[in-house]
Amino acid sequence: MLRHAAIAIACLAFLMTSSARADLKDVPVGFSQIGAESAWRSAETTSIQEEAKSRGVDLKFADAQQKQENQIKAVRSFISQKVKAIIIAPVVETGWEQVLRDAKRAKIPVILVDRGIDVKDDSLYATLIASDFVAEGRMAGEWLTKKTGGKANIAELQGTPGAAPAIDRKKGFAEAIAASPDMKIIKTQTGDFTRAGGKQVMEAFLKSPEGKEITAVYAHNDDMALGAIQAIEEAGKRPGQDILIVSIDGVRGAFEAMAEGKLNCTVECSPLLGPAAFDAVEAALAGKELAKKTIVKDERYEQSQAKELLPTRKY
Ligand code: GYE
Repeated sequence: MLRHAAIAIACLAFLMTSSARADLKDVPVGFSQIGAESAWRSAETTSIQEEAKSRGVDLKFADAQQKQENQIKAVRSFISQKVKAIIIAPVVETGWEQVLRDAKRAKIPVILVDRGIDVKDDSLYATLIASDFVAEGRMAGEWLTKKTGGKANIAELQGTPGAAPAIDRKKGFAEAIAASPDMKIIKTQTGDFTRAGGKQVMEAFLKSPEGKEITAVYAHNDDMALGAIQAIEEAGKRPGQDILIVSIDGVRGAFEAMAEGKLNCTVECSPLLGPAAFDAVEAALAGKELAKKTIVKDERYEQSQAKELLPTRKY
């Protein structure tokens, strides 16, 4: 009896989902990616490409080399190719109105992944699937405050200027340390979310007059933290001990650095957005109203967990 009821419910659930979804086989969908600046970004690209492949989507992929103008060109080209939906990972928050209006006029739904935008009219996109970057910054700041007993001279490595995760991770961290007067950001500069950028900026920080006073690094992503680790080692100091390091993303390289004792903490930000992105494409094409924002849940990981978790990491 129970078994029959369970089967009936399962069938009903299947019918409900299948009727609300549109089959994406051979459907042309454009994906405007920012670039390949970090391990996180490459994992996101793979997730979207693999999911497209498994659903038989005719995916048109464009890498913008970190430039908004290239993204705008790509979206225009998707519109003229008459794709059925467009997925965008927007490099910065502003400057999207015009091209999104063009997509709307062509009746092509736009799904934003991983970074948000700043537009007055939110009907210009169907949905945003992303992490809460302010919460991530806060988690990093709370961890460092606790770890240092509320006293640290911090060097901050910021992400790409104008990018949602750079703006919001800065904000969340600042909020978390605001009540501790001895938690001081003594240096802050962008490293553009890259390993080379993180290394270069950290080298300059260490050589500056305040260099010797730095006791902690807060990097807006793991790649910059990994670059900073190299710079700290080359300066003859021990990353993870002489200078504590906290960053965001949770990529495999960060878990390896934690296992080696060189990175102290990472806040996960999942790049595995392919399944959710194409669920959203399907729902939009089926004419369903989507939630404006779907928040991806993140966790914080410390050094002591790294060795055990390393083999389970998917990116
Ligand atoms: O944290 C960083 C990347 O937009 C959330 O971009 C993403 C960020 C990620 O380059 O590594």
